[in-house]
Amino acid sequence: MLHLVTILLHCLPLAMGHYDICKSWVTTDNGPSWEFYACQPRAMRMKDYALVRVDPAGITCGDPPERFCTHENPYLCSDECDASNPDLAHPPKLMFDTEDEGLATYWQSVTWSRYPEPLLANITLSWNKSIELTDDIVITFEYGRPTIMMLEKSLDNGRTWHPYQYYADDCMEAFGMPARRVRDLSTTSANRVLCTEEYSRWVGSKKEKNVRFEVRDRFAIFAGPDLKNMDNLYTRLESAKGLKDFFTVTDLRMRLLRPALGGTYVQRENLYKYFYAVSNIEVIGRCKCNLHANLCTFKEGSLQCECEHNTTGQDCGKCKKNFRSRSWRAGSYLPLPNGSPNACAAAGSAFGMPSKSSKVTRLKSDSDPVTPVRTFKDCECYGHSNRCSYIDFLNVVTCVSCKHNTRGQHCQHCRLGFYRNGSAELDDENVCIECNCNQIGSVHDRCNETGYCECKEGATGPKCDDCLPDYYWRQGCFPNVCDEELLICQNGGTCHQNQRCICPAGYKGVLCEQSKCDSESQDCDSASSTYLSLPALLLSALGLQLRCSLDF
Ligand SMILES: *[C@@H]1O[C@H](CO)[C@@H](O)[C@H](O)[C@H]1NC(C)=O
Ligand SMILES: *[C@@H]1O[C@H](CO)[C@@H](O)[C@H](O)[C@H]1NC(C)=O
Ligand SMILES: *[C@@H]1O[C@H](CO)[C@@H](O)[C@H](O)[C@H]1NC(C)=O
Ligand SMILES: *[C@@H]1O[C@H](CO)[C@@H](O)[C@H](O)[C@H]1NC(C)=O
Ligand SMILES: *[C@@H]1O[C@H](CO)[C@@H](O)[C@H](O)[C@H]1NC(C)=O
Ligand SMILES: [Ca+2]
Repeated sequence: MLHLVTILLHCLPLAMGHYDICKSWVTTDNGPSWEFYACQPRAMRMKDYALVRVDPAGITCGDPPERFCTHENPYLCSDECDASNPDLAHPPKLMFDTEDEGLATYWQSVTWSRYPEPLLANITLSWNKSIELTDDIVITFEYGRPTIMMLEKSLDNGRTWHPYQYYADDCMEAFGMPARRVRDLSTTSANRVLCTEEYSRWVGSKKEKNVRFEVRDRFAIFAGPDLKNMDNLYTRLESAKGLKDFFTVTDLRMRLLRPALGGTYVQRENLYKYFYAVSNIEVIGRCKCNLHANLCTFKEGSLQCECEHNTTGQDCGKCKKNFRSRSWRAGSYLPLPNGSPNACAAAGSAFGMPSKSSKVTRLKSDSDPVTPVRTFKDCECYGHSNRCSYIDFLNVVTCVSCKHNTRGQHCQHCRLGFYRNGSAELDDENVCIECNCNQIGSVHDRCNETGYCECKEGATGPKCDDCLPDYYWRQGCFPNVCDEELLICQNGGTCHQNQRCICPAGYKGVLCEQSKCDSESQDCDSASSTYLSLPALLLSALGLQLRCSLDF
């Protein structure tokens, strides 16, 4: 049986593919030596290694013993849950056992006898280890799926929790979210948290028992419907920010918020048919070992990567002592198909980081003159690239495709529009910070080394999103039209947001300096008599108290 399971898992497309060996003994011109590759453990049934907790206390049925009914047969309440009788008990461990064909064993909650107080239960799985999901999470409910539930995840052993997916028969009513399907997500939204109605509607308790968290459908966005193009997925996992983390968890929590209702409203006269019953929680994934291990073992109650590449730690997340001549890096799926091991190197060792001159010499001596640019994997790019090119006519080796908004021969500079994070090392992912210059207030989107943008006239502030004192903001900074000091509105006019004078009846002009009734026109109310006197404006702008010559 166990063998069968193992074989089945090996046949899953997601367990397939490369990255299954960390090193091999190869013979080169310089004699035999190890060659290293990015590697990862194979996918496993993670439910076998989880610690489970069901909350709140007293939510499991049977203490005291209780009768319950089913939606199919609501008035024949012959079933009983009794925690003290092994044949009638429904403890949490029955969500993780191996079931004989046809005979479901399940954890069961108390019934909703305290309606209308909500019937709430949390089922928390903890691994004390980061796990990368490789297949759908499938939760199997007997006697109907919850009408409202939520899946949460933690990435830090339960210290903080984040929503992973919402489930409801009416997403808008339950969570104020529109219903969406994972199948409709696109490459840019593949890690969106959504609410689905697919697994919560009543279809009969026997017909469809599963609630899914669709990992495959999300992978399929990149790898195609049958997950045939895994290379594309691996490429995306390396390049799309946050995508890898989206599929990584240390803990999962199912928050059961309202049980199955049998397709109708809650019938208060028979509350014994409302409860939760979970027969299985399937979580398929692999240990996260940062591509530095192909084995993960269960030791002293926890999963642990068997680290290679002279790394160490539960996730191979750091370099072994005396192997810290360059900073730790995760292995990379790229370049395809073998990836980069990004191994830790001993101090003084040239492994994995050949000195530039030797690389250049070797490349020059055996390079084909027709192809001046050759790429190779191991080069010094502060962890922002795995690839370098040798540029023949300049006789330099330079990093290509620098990530994390870096650029330069060693990815040591920030791209235009970014500046250096003073508190980050050169190999930090956060080393370059976006300038974020205000598009309207700035001359361009570049900034200086301390993040200051170059401002247009009148604008100020590090990002040019403020105005100098004599300017006002309106899609950019404009000189004040009026103010309280020099550009005072005349004839009792009031200055509105430094943009214009609001003139009393009978006056007009930028500073209300003109009477509408000029002596030559009898028509004081004429709307057509808008006329600006330039000298008047200039005088007023000089702050001179101006009396209109046409004033009575
Ligand atoms: C379930 O867990 C959430 C936090 O994820 C907590 O707020 C809530 O009170 C828990 N519910 C129960 C019934 O323990
Ligand atoms: C979690 O795993 C770490 C590393 O293997 C171990 O030291 C620690 O004791 C474990 N904690 C628990 C609660 O099992
Ligand atoms: C790790 O260190 C050993 C020496 O202790 C060395 O032989 C081996 O090649 C190193 N492995 C890697 C991947 O650097
Ligand atoms: C600068 O780098 C530090 C260290 O990695 C990081 O914690 C911080 O968030 C970075 N600052 C910005 C603005 O990104
Ligand atoms: C960046 O510009 C600001 C404002 O002009 C200035 O105060 C700062 O000294 C400049 N920083 C550098 C490193 O030039
Ligand atoms: Ca079971």
